[in-house]
Amino acid sequence: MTPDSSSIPCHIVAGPLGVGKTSAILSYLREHASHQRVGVLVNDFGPVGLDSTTLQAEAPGTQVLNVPGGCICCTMLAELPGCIRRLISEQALDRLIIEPSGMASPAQVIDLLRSLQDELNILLHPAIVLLGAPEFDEEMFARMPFFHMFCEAADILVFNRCDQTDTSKIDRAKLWADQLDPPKLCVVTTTHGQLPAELFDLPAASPEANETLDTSPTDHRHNDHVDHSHHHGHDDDHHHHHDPSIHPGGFILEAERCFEEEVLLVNLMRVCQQGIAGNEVLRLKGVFHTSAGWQSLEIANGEISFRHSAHRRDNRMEWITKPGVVDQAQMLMEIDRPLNWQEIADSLNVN
Ligand SMILES: Nc1nc2c(ncn2[C@@H]2O[C@H](COP(=O)(O)OP(=O)(O)OP(=O)(O)O)[C@@H](O)[C@H]2O)c(=O)[nH]1
Ligand SMILES: [Mg+2]
Repeated sequence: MTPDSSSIPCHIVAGPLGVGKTSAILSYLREHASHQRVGVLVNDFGPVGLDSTTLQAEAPGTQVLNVPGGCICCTMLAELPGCIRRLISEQALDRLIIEPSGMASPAQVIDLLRSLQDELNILLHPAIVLLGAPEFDEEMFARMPFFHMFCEAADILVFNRCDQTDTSKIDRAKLWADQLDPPKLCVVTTTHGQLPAELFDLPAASPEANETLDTSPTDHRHNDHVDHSHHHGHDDDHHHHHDPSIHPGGFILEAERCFEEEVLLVNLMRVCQQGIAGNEVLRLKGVFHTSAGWQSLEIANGEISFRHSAHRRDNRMEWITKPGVVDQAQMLMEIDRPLNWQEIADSLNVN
Protein backbone atom coordinates (compact mmCIF):
# COMPACT_ATOMS: atom_id res chain seq x y z
CA MET A 1 0.00 0.00 0.00
CA THR A 2 1.15 3.52 -0.73
CA PRO A 3 -0.28 6.66 0.84
CA ASP A 4 -2.87 8.42 -1.36
CA SER A 5 -2.61 11.88 -2.84
CA SER A 6 -4.23 13.44 0.21
CA SER A 7 -1.26 12.32 2.33
CA ILE A 8 0.51 15.05 4.24
CA PRO A 9 4.09 15.62 3.05
CA CYS A 10 6.35 14.89 6.00
CA HIS A 11 9.95 16.09 6.27
CA ILE A 12 12.65 15.16 8.73
CA VAL A 13 15.23 17.85 9.48
CA ALA A 14 17.97 16.08 11.44
CA GLY A 15 21.58 16.65 12.45
CA PRO A 16 23.89 16.84 15.44
CA LEU A 17 23.43 19.21 18.40
CA GLY A 18 23.38 22.89 17.55
CA VAL A 19 24.02 22.39 13.83
CA GLY A 20 21.12 24.62 12.70
CA LYS A 21 18.04 22.37 12.47
CA THR A 22 15.65 24.83 14.12
CA SER A 23 17.17 27.67 12.08
CA ALA A 24 16.41 25.71 8.90
CA ILE A 25 12.80 25.12 9.96
CA LEU A 26 12.39 28.77 10.95
CA SER A 27 13.80 29.87 7.65
CA TYR A 28 11.23 27.68 5.85
CA LEU A 29 8.40 28.99 8.03
CA ARG A 30 9.34 32.62 7.46
CA GLU A 31 8.94 32.06 3.72
CA HIS A 32 5.96 29.74 3.69
CA ALA A 33 3.91 29.86 6.88
CA SER A 34 1.73 32.68 5.55
CA HIS A 35 0.32 30.49 2.78
CA GLN A 36 0.76 26.94 4.09
CA ARG A 37 -0.53 25.28 7.23
CA VAL A 38 2.67 23.77 8.57
CA GLY A 39 2.85 21.56 11.62
CA VAL A 40 6.19 21.17 13.39
CA LEU A 41 7.16 18.46 15.85
CA VAL A 42 10.31 19.10 17.83
CA ASN A 43 12.08 16.66 20.06
CA ASP A 44 14.44 18.70 22.17
CA PHE A 45 17.30 17.07 24.05
CA GLY A 46 16.23 18.46 27.40
CA PRO A 47 13.20 18.41 29.64
CA VAL A 48 12.04 21.94 28.83
CA GLY A 49 11.52 22.19 25.06
CA LEU A 50 13.23 25.44 24.08
CA ASP A 51 12.92 24.87 20.33
CA SER A 52 9.14 24.68 20.38
CA THR A 53 9.16 27.90 22.41
CA THR A 54 11.36 29.61 19.82
CA LEU A 55 9.33 28.34 16.88
CA GLN A 56 6.05 29.33 18.49
CA ALA A 57 7.36 32.80 19.31
CA GLU A 58 8.86 33.42 15.87
CA ALA A 59 6.28 31.73 13.65
CA PRO A 60 3.05 32.42 15.55
CA GLY A 61 0.62 30.88 13.01
CA THR A 62 2.38 27.52 13.04
CA GLN A 63 1.20 24.44 14.93
CA VAL A 64 4.18 23.46 17.04
CA LEU A 65 4.30 20.51 19.37
CA ASN A 66 7.16 19.52 21.63
CA VAL A 67 7.76 15.80 21.92
CA PRO A 68 8.61 15.61 25.59
CA GLY A 69 12.08 14.71 26.84
CA GLY A 70 13.10 11.69 28.84
CA CYS A 71 15.85 9.45 27.56
CA ILE A 72 17.52 11.95 25.28
CA CYS A 73 17.87 9.71 22.26
CA CYS A 74 14.84 7.48 22.11
CA THR A 75 11.80 9.14 23.68
CA MET A 76 10.70 10.41 20.35
CA LEU A 77 10.14 6.93 19.01
CA ALA A 78 7.60 6.08 21.68
CA GLU A 79 5.85 9.44 21.64
CA LEU A 80 6.00 10.27 17.96
CA PRO A 81 2.86 8.49 16.63
CA GLY A 82 0.63 10.02 19.32
CA CYS A 83 2.10 13.48 18.75
CA ILE A 84 1.55 13.30 14.98
CA ARG A 85 -2.04 12.15 15.56
CA ARG A 86 -2.60 15.08 17.89
CA LEU A 87 -1.15 17.61 15.46
CA ILE A 88 -3.15 16.43 12.48
CA SER A 89 -6.37 16.11 14.43
CA GLU A 90 -6.11 19.72 15.59
CA GLN A 91 -5.81 21.18 12.11
CA ALA A 92 -5.68 20.06 8.48
CA LEU A 93 -2.00 20.40 7.59
CA ASP A 94 -0.35 21.08 4.25
CA ARG A 95 3.01 19.94 5.55
CA LEU A 96 4.56 18.32 8.59
CA ILE A 97 8.18 18.97 9.62
CA ILE A 98 9.90 16.90 12.29
CA GLU A 99 13.09 17.88 14.10
CA PRO A 100 14.52 14.91 15.98
CA SER A 101 16.89 15.69 18.83
CA GLY A 102 20.56 15.97 17.89
CA MET A 103 21.05 12.86 20.03
CA ALA A 104 18.54 10.75 18.12
CA SER A 105 19.35 8.33 15.32
CA PRO A 106 17.62 9.77 12.26
CA ALA A 107 17.47 6.30 10.70
CA GLN A 108 15.33 5.01 13.55
CA VAL A 109 12.97 7.96 13.23
CA ILE A 110 12.77 7.40 9.45
CA ASP A 111 12.06 3.69 9.91
CA LEU A 112 9.28 4.44 12.35
CA LEU A 113 7.70 7.11 10.13
CA ARG A 114 7.86 4.82 7.11
CA SER A 115 6.01 2.13 9.00
CA LEU A 116 3.33 4.65 10.00
CA GLN A 117 2.77 6.30 6.63
CA ASP A 118 -0.49 4.55 5.78
CA GLU A 119 -1.91 4.66 9.27
CA LEU A 120 -1.25 8.38 9.73
CA ASN A 121 -1.78 9.32 6.09
CA ILE A 122 1.61 10.97 5.82
CA LEU A 123 4.09 10.76 2.95
CA LEU A 124 7.71 10.74 3.94
CA HIS A 125 9.83 13.04 1.80
CA PRO A 126 13.62 12.89 1.41
CA ALA A 127 15.37 13.22 4.77
CA ILE A 128 17.22 16.50 5.23
CA VAL A 129 20.33 16.14 7.37
CA LEU A 130 22.52 19.07 8.37
CA LEU A 131 26.18 18.85 9.30
CA GLY A 132 28.46 21.67 10.42
CA ALA A 133 30.79 22.75 7.60
CA PRO A 134 33.49 23.89 10.09
CA GLU A 135 33.59 20.39 11.57
CA PHE A 136 34.14 18.72 8.21
CA ASP A 137 37.13 16.42 8.19
CA GLU A 138 37.33 13.52 5.73
CA GLU A 139 39.04 11.18 8.15
CA MET A 140 36.86 11.97 11.11
CA PHE A 141 33.69 11.64 9.08
CA ALA A 142 34.84 8.28 7.78
CA ARG A 143 35.97 7.05 11.19
CA MET A 144 33.31 8.22 13.61
CA PRO A 145 30.04 6.25 13.78
CA PHE A 146 28.34 9.41 15.02
CA PHE A 147 28.87 11.25 11.71
CA HIS A 148 28.24 8.07 9.76
CA MET A 149 24.87 7.76 11.40
CA PHE A 150 23.87 11.20 10.10
CA CYS A 151 25.50 10.96 6.68
CA GLU A 152 23.96 7.61 5.88
CA ALA A 153 20.47 8.65 6.85
CA ALA A 154 20.59 11.77 4.67
CA ASP A 155 18.85 11.95 1.32
CA ILE A 156 19.62 15.64 1.19
CA LEU A 157 22.91 16.49 2.87
CA VAL A 158 23.35 20.09 3.98
CA PHE A 159 26.61 21.63 5.15
CA ASN A 160 25.48 24.54 7.32
CA ARG A 161 27.44 27.29 9.10
CA CYS A 162 29.50 27.93 5.97
CA ASP A 163 30.12 31.48 7.20
CA GLN A 164 32.28 29.97 9.96
CA THR A 165 34.82 28.28 7.72
CA ASP A 166 36.84 28.91 4.58
CA THR A 167 35.85 28.16 1.01
CA SER A 168 38.48 25.47 0.52
CA LYS A 169 36.95 23.41 3.33
CA ILE A 170 33.46 23.94 1.90
CA ASP A 171 34.69 22.80 -1.52
CA ARG A 172 36.30 19.72 0.01
CA ALA A 173 33.15 18.87 1.92
CA LYS A 174 31.04 19.17 -1.19
CA LEU A 175 33.44 17.06 -3.26
CA TRP A 176 33.48 14.39 -0.56
CA ALA A 177 29.69 14.39 -0.30
CA ASP A 178 29.25 14.22 -4.08
CA GLN A 179 31.25 11.00 -4.09
CA LEU A 180 29.25 9.19 -1.43
CA ASP A 181 27.74 5.87 -2.37
CA PRO A 182 24.81 5.54 -2.55
CA PRO A 183 24.73 9.08 -3.87
CA LYS A 184 22.73 11.77 -2.17
CA LEU A 185 19.74 13.25 -3.88
CA CYS A 186 21.24 16.64 -3.31
CA VAL A 187 24.15 18.26 -1.47
CA VAL A 188 23.72 21.82 -0.29
CA THR A 189 26.04 24.32 1.39
CA THR A 190 24.46 27.18 3.29
CA THR A 191 24.34 29.43 6.35
CA HIS A 192 21.65 29.84 8.99
CA GLY A 193 19.83 26.84 7.57
CA GLN A 194 18.61 28.68 4.50
CA LEU A 195 17.50 26.00 2.08
CA PRO A 196 16.13 26.34 -1.45
CA ALA A 197 12.35 25.92 -1.26
CA GLU A 198 12.52 23.27 -4.01
CA LEU A 199 14.17 20.87 -1.54
CA PHE A 200 10.83 20.53 0.20
CA ASP A 201 9.16 19.65 -3.09
CA LEU A 202 11.53 16.85 -4.09
CA PRO A 203 9.42 13.75 -4.52
CA ALA A 204 9.05 11.14 -1.86
CA ALA A 205 10.74 7.79 -2.29
CA SER A 206 8.51 5.14 -3.78
CA PRO A 207 9.04 1.49 -2.88
CA GLU A 208 9.45 0.72 -6.60
CA ALA A 209 12.24 3.27 -6.95
CA ASN A 210 14.07 1.58 -4.13
CA GLU A 211 14.02 -1.70 -5.93
CA THR A 212 15.27 -0.44 -9.31
CA LEU A 213 17.98 2.01 -8.44
CA ASP A 214 21.16 2.56 -10.04
CA THR A 215 21.48 5.94 -8.52
CA SER A 216 18.39 5.71 -6.34
CA PRO A 217 19.37 8.37 -3.83
CA THR A 218 16.11 7.97 -1.97
CA ASP A 219 16.93 4.38 -1.20
CA HIS A 220 16.62 3.97 2.53
CA ARG A 221 18.00 0.46 2.72
CA HIS A 222 21.29 1.98 3.80
CA ASN A 223 19.60 2.68 7.12
CA ASP A 224 19.98 -0.99 7.86
CA HIS A 225 23.72 -0.53 8.02
CA VAL A 226 23.67 2.07 10.75
CA ASP A 227 25.55 0.88 13.78
CA HIS A 228 22.99 0.02 16.46
CA SER A 229 25.48 -1.68 18.67
CA HIS A 230 25.77 0.69 21.59
CA HIS A 231 23.39 -0.55 24.24
CA HIS A 232 23.29 0.80 27.72
CA GLY A 233 20.90 -0.57 30.19
CA HIS A 234 17.26 0.08 29.46
CA ASP A 235 14.94 -2.75 30.16
CA ASP A 236 13.16 -2.36 26.85
CA ASP A 237 14.96 -3.30 23.67
CA HIS A 238 16.02 0.12 22.48
CA HIS A 239 19.49 0.57 21.10
CA HIS A 240 21.22 3.82 21.85
CA HIS A 241 23.70 6.02 20.13
CA HIS A 242 24.29 8.64 22.71
CA ASP A 243 27.32 8.83 24.89
CA PRO A 244 26.21 7.83 28.44
CA SER A 245 28.40 10.58 29.89
CA ILE A 246 26.19 13.26 28.29
CA HIS A 247 23.52 14.69 30.60
CA PRO A 248 20.62 17.05 29.87
CA GLY A 249 19.11 19.48 32.37
CA GLY A 250 16.62 22.33 32.35
CA PHE A 251 14.35 24.64 34.33
CA ILE A 252 11.32 26.88 33.92
CA LEU A 253 10.87 29.91 36.18
CA GLU A 254 8.06 32.45 36.42
CA ALA A 255 8.07 35.32 33.90
CA GLU A 256 8.17 37.93 36.68
CA ARG A 257 11.69 36.98 37.64
CA CYS A 258 14.01 39.46 35.93
CA PHE A 259 17.72 38.77 35.41
CA GLU A 260 20.42 41.41 35.04
CA GLU A 261 21.47 41.15 31.41
CA GLU A 262 25.12 41.93 32.09
CA VAL A 263 25.30 39.32 34.86
CA LEU A 264 23.79 36.66 32.61
CA LEU A 265 26.09 37.39 29.70
CA VAL A 266 29.31 37.53 31.68
CA ASN A 267 28.42 34.36 33.59
CA LEU A 268 27.50 32.55 30.39
CA MET A 269 30.81 33.52 28.85
CA ARG A 270 32.58 31.95 31.81
CA VAL A 271 30.39 28.84 31.63
CA CYS A 272 31.08 28.54 27.90
CA GLN A 273 34.84 28.82 28.35
CA GLN A 274 35.39 27.05 31.66
CA GLY A 275 32.37 24.76 32.08
CA ILE A 276 30.87 24.09 35.49
CA ALA A 277 32.67 22.18 38.23
CA GLY A 278 34.77 20.18 35.79
CA ASN A 279 31.91 19.62 33.35
CA GLU A 280 31.92 20.90 29.81
CA VAL A 281 28.74 22.62 28.61
CA LEU A 282 28.18 21.13 25.15
CA ARG A 283 24.97 22.99 24.40
CA LEU A 284 22.83 25.49 26.26
CA LYS A 285 19.81 27.49 25.22
CA GLY A 286 17.46 29.72 27.12
CA VAL A 287 15.01 32.60 27.00
CA PHE A 288 15.19 35.12 29.81
CA HIS A 289 13.35 38.14 31.04
CA THR A 290 16.29 40.51 31.50
CA SER A 291 16.90 44.11 32.45
CA ALA A 292 17.24 44.77 28.70
CA GLY A 293 14.04 42.96 27.72
CA TRP A 294 13.43 39.36 26.70
CA GLN A 295 16.56 37.69 25.35
CA SER A 296 17.32 34.37 23.77
CA LEU A 297 20.77 33.17 24.87
CA GLU A 298 22.71 30.20 23.56
CA ILE A 299 25.92 28.28 23.67
CA ALA A 300 26.39 26.29 20.45
CA ASN A 301 29.62 24.97 18.97
CA GLY A 302 31.65 26.66 21.72
CA GLU A 303 30.25 30.13 21.02
CA ILE A 304 27.78 32.38 22.77
CA SER A 305 25.00 34.17 20.95
CA PHE A 306 22.10 36.29 22.10
CA ARG A 307 19.24 38.14 20.47
CA HIS A 308 15.84 39.54 21.36
CA SER A 309 13.09 37.01 21.83
CA ALA A 310 9.34 37.34 21.32
CA HIS A 311 8.72 34.76 24.05
CA ARG A 312 7.05 36.20 27.18
CA ARG A 313 5.57 33.28 29.06
CA ASP A 314 8.36 32.29 31.41
CA ASN A 315 12.12 32.12 31.87
CA ARG A 316 13.38 28.78 30.62
CA MET A 317 16.64 27.11 29.85
CA GLU A 318 18.09 23.74 28.97
CA TRP A 319 21.60 22.39 28.62
CA ILE A 320 23.77 19.37 28.03
CA THR A 321 26.87 18.71 30.10
CA LYS A 322 29.64 16.16 30.02
CA PRO A 323 30.87 14.10 31.84
CA GLY A 324 28.78 14.92 34.92
CA VAL A 325 25.28 16.15 35.68
CA VAL A 326 24.70 19.84 36.41
CA ASP A 327 21.39 20.24 38.23
CA GLN A 328 18.97 23.17 38.13
CA ALA A 329 20.13 24.77 41.38
CA GLN A 330 23.77 24.59 40.34
CA MET A 331 23.09 26.05 36.89
CA LEU A 332 20.97 28.85 38.28
CA MET A 333 23.65 29.72 40.79
CA GLU A 334 26.27 29.82 38.02
CA ILE A 335 24.37 32.06 35.62
CA ASP A 336 22.96 34.45 38.21
CA ARG A 337 26.02 34.73 40.41
CA PRO A 338 27.07 38.30 41.35
CA LEU A 339 29.93 39.48 39.18
CA ASN A 340 33.37 39.42 40.69
CA TRP A 341 35.26 42.03 38.69
CA GLN A 342 38.63 41.01 40.08
CA GLU A 343 38.08 37.41 38.93
CA ILE A 344 36.98 38.66 35.51
CA ALA A 345 40.03 40.93 35.20
CA ASP A 346 42.27 38.00 36.21
CA SER A 347 40.71 35.69 33.64
CA LEU A 348 41.29 38.35 30.97
CA ASN A 349 44.80 39.07 32.24
CA VAL A 350 43.87 42.71 32.91
CA ASN A 351 45.44 44.45 35.91
N1 LIG B 1 27.20 31.70 12.47
C1 LIG B 1 26.21 30.87 12.24
N2 LIG B 1 25.38 30.53 13.25
C2 LIG B 1 24.36 29.66 12.98
C3 LIG B 1 24.16 29.14 11.69
N3 LIG B 1 23.08 28.32 11.73
C4 LIG B 1 22.64 28.36 13.00
N4 LIG B 1 23.40 29.18 13.75
C5 LIG B 1 23.26 29.48 15.18
O1 LIG B 1 23.63 28.29 15.90
C6 LIG B 1 22.84 28.15 17.06
C7 LIG B 1 22.14 26.80 17.01
O2 LIG B 1 21.22 26.80 15.93
P1 LIG B 1 19.88 25.94 15.98
O3 LIG B 1 19.14 26.19 14.71
O4 LIG B 1 19.16 26.16 17.26
O5 LIG B 1 20.51 24.50 15.98
P2 LIG B 1 19.78 23.11 16.28
O6 LIG B 1 20.44 22.10 15.43
O7 LIG B 1 18.31 23.25 16.13
O8 LIG B 1 20.17 22.90 17.81
P3 LIG B 1 19.61 21.76 18.81
O9 LIG B 1 18.14 21.60 18.53
O10 LIG B 1 19.86 22.29 20.17
O11 LIG B 1 20.39 20.51 18.52
C8 LIG B 1 21.86 29.33 17.04
O12 LIG B 1 22.41 30.35 17.86
C9 LIG B 1 21.83 29.76 15.61
O13 LIG B 1 21.50 31.13 15.45
C10 LIG B 1 25.06 29.51 10.64
O14 LIG B 1 24.97 29.07 9.48
N5 LIG B 1 26.06 30.36 10.99
MG1 LIG C 1 16.81 22.72 17.45
